[in-house]
Amino acid sequence: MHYYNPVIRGFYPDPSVCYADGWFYLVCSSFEYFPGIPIFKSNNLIDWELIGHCLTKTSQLDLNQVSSSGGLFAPTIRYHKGRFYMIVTNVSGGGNFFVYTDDINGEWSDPIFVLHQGIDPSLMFDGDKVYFTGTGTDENGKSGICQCEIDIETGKILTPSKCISQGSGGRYVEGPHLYHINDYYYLMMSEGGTEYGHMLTLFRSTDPYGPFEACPFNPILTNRNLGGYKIQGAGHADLTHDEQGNWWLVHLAFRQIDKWKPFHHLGREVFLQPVSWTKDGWIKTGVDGTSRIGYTKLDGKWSILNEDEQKQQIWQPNQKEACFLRRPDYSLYRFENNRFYLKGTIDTLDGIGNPTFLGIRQKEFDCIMSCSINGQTMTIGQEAGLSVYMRENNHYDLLVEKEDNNYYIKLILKIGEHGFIINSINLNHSDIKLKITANAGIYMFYAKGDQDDYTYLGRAETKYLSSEVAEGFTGVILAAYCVADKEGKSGWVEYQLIE
Ligand code: 6LW
Repeated sequence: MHYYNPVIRGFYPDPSVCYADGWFYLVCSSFEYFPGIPIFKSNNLIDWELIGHCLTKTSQLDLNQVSSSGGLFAPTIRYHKGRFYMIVTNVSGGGNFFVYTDDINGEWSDPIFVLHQGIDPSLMFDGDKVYFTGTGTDENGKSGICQCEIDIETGKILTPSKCISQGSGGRYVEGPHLYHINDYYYLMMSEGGTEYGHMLTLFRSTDPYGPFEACPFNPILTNRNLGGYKIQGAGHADLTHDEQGNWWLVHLAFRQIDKWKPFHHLGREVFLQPVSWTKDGWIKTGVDGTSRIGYTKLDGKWSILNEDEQKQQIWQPNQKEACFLRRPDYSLYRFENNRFYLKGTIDTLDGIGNPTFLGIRQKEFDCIMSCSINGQTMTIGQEAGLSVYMRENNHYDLLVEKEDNNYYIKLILKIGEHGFIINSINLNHSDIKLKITANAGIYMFYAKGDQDDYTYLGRAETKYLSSEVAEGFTGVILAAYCVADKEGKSGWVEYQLIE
């Protein structure tokens, strides 16, 4: 048996997993993107299919005017007595809340709020009690993991919240999960921050409120000492086991763009680690507590595969994977086989409004993004194009602008407070083909009208869209977008996917 990480590729951070009736279900953070909280399904923990989202209605989630990397942080999914629960924080308003469903393929409930400070909430069902565990502060204001019991019907807090652990001394104690396994309550959390110093630590107690003893070999997972290794920032995990009694961890980490280039732009992704139990009842994970790109099992023991899988992504936006910014107006989008139609509003990609934006995650360093745009129905002054989008201050746009009856193709790079028009050509033709190619370090931009070959417009480094440069918790989205003219007038623009 062998497999490669990440098992879910592209910006899908803070994974949480549960098991129900032969299937594993996994959820991730979604921040300012709508619909909120993607749900994946798998029967082997390696091959995952996106099956939907928990929060699909504005009544459940209104992200209007939410800042980039605001919105939804770090969900937990749990299954109890035939019902799925997903608890999460809206850091931009509302705080901690959960939703539930009895049908994983159907709609989820309206939010039930838990008036508890902090982020990264988790639930544990234990006998007739439901524990809420999340971040908070102790009576002196020092950060830690706090816990109380709640009423799962109403979200009401039933017991005083108690600070149960402050971790092993690392900064940013977060992402806790409590598990009741045999005689112990295990508390797993992350420390060190979701960057290069990230780590996973483990504690246990015979009482859910502690005192907790620390695992003697904490941190149980970290790549902080693997300088130059392609996977960095390993932490924020959830534990599960399969029907054969094998235990596994899903966790987040990121792929840096090159050995000595500590930048990542694909966001934090989902990794899978084999877990084994020591005779003293602690867990060992990964290979010597590190997260690796590939694993193979030989004679019952996991060892490292050094070679990565070479994968290329062909950009194919579709309704299932589509992510929209904040509070999308679905009446501005129409899908038809390998075509879709977008109508712009005055909101541009440079603000925190609701631009017409149809994106999917960039999942591979190597990718090709191309489409043809029919400019005939565009109004004068309207803009339509493709964007490699990290956030409002960091995105690369290859666009068509209609002026009189001319079509100008522009490459514009928005990098922090700076905007650069790299190139502008007049194609004088309404059927325009746009193409962006990428490798780990560079995006290249091309366009053509009725001529045979593409015209090269320029290139841009991936690192200016990385979390290290652009800031924030998200990753690159490859999007088609459309902006109305200055008066807000916009025609429907046809985008057709091409080879
Ligand atoms: C999340 C925290 C974290 O709330 O990053 O890596 C934060 N861990 O647990 C945002 O994703």
